[in-house]
Amino acid sequence: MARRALITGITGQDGSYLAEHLLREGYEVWGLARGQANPRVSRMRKLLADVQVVRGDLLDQGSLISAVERVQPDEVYNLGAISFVPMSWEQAELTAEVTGMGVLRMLEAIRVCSGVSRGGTAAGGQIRFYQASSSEMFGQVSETPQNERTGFHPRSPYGVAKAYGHFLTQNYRESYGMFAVSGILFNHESPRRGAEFVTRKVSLGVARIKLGLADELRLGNLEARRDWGFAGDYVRAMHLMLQAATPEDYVIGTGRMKSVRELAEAAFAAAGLDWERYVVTDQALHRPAEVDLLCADPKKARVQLGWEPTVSFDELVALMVESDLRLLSDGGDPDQDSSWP
Ligand code: NAP
Ligand code: G4F
Repeated sequence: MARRALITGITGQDGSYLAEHLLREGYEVWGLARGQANPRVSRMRKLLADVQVVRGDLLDQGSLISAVERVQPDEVYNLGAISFVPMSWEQAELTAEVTGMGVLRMLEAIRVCSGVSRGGTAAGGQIRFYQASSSEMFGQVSETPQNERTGFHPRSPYGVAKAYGHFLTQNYRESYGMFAVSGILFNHESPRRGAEFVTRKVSLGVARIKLGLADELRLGNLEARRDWGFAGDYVRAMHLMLQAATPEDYVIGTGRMKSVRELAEAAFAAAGLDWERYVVTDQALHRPAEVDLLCADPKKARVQLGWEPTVSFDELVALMVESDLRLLSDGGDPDQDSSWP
């Protein structure tokens, strides 16, 4: 019988790549989707016709229990979150509820449905759980590069909520013997990235300028540095973590960092343009507290999981710019479900 996976965050970037990967691996894939008329669900159904949908919301404990009871998954991937860092200052409580408390609700749904009791021995249950932790937890970094032992100093309500989910996942592993792990993933991008994140904002901006649809691109902090990889590579790591012999947390990234300035330079160059003629910096796009740099040490994942990234920074930028040039030339509307800059 095919193994069954339940993915929260199925309408997001990672949900789509992970579902494709698991379908290729022969899984029966279920996606948890919220809302009675969520337009991103119909878009997802077009892209991923073989994914079955179960309704549920990370804010609603009962719906998660029902979803786990109905799907009877072997593996649960918790990717659902408020994931845009600036939004977490504006809606800090909602971020805590979805990105933080949502992890507790999902773990409790698994614990209850697996019959793992609070008082008994740490028997664990059969369902394996993946939590989408984030390099944002490192925040103001204490060392570079960051590995699984680096301390956390989150700089946003989002980073704080992720740290709660991360520690709770460890706690359920230690308290109940559950196979519950966190992937501490560094920034990963693709043509399916939300238009509010800087890589996609830049690739769309370049495409608009190249096609004569815009004449400038407004950005915030050009000096921030990130370790950017390709989302398709990172979902393979999520799956590998749940196939390991023992439940452990892993850092996933490329080990190389670039600045937002270098990102803009590379993206405009990919379209034959000079970034300095078009990029305008805007103080309003700076954050109340910035994460200046993030750079992964992914050695543990390489040695223990055999995981390696396959797409370089320059290849990633080029593929995103090419994709957005095609999308806009064909009259596509990347903003239809995004209101962020
Ligand atoms: P994304 O594209 O923003 O997707 C977020 C998903 O969360 C969407 O499917 C959204 O569904 C869902 N969601 C929001 N609120 C929900 C709720 N109340 N109940 C259930 N689902 C809800 O994010 P992503 O880039 O794919 O990232 C996936 C996960 O990895 C996130 O947890 C993110 O924080 C984490 N992460 C991402 C990166 C990265 O660089 N991409 C790095 C580290 C960690 P709707 O369609 O219903 O809004
Ligand atoms: O693309 P970003 O919005 O991603 P950020 O904040 O690093 O968060 C992403 O990666 C995390 C993993 O480290 C995930 F956990 C999280 O869910 C999300 O996927 O911003 C990247 C950098 C920041 O330093 C920001 O200040 O780009 C800088 N930036 C400069 N101008 C901008 C802009 N960011 C955005 N979104 N828009 C700008 O105009």
